[in-house]
Amino acid sequence: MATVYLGLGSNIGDKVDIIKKSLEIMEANYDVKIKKISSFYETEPMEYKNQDWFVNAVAEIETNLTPEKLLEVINEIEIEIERIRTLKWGPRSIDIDILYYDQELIATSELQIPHVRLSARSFVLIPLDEIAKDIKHPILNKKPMEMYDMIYSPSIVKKLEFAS
Ligand code: PH2
Ligand code: MG
Ligand code: MG
Repeated sequence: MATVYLGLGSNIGDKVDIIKKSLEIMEANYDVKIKKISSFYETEPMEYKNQDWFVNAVAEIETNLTPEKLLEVINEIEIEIERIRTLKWGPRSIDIDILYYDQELIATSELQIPHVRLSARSFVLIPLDEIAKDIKHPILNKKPMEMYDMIYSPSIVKKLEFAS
């Protein structure tokens, strides 16, 4: 059984709901047990700035799926959410990233674990600190807050107090 941290983000439609729904679909249909979910955070868009603010969260799961199989499951859920969207929910989207898979290191063209931009992203590190504050990055050997403290100009991350 592997302990895996997932980063979840949505910036279209009912953002909190879509993140919750994607985790429900994952647990109901696949060999995935959700152990912890962070608070939900409103976050300033990073990298491509000209888009709506995101809601981001981090989840801890346990699974027997291999990293490659877990990536397939995530791709299926992202497609399923889009399918539901076009049926009834109006515009919405979801992005699910594998942050850590135990302490494994994976670098193929499809899959990089740990997630390559994790250490620069306050929208990942703040929720990760909430549920995994002592887990160290397997390459940088740093806890979430130790990485956060190294960000020169962290983007804005605001906890949504009403939505957990
Ligand atoms: N995801 C991106 C790019 N930028 N910014 C925020 N705040 N949250 C995200 O999840 C995010 C982003 C690419 O996946
Ligand atoms: Mg992403
Ligand atoms: Mg992604």
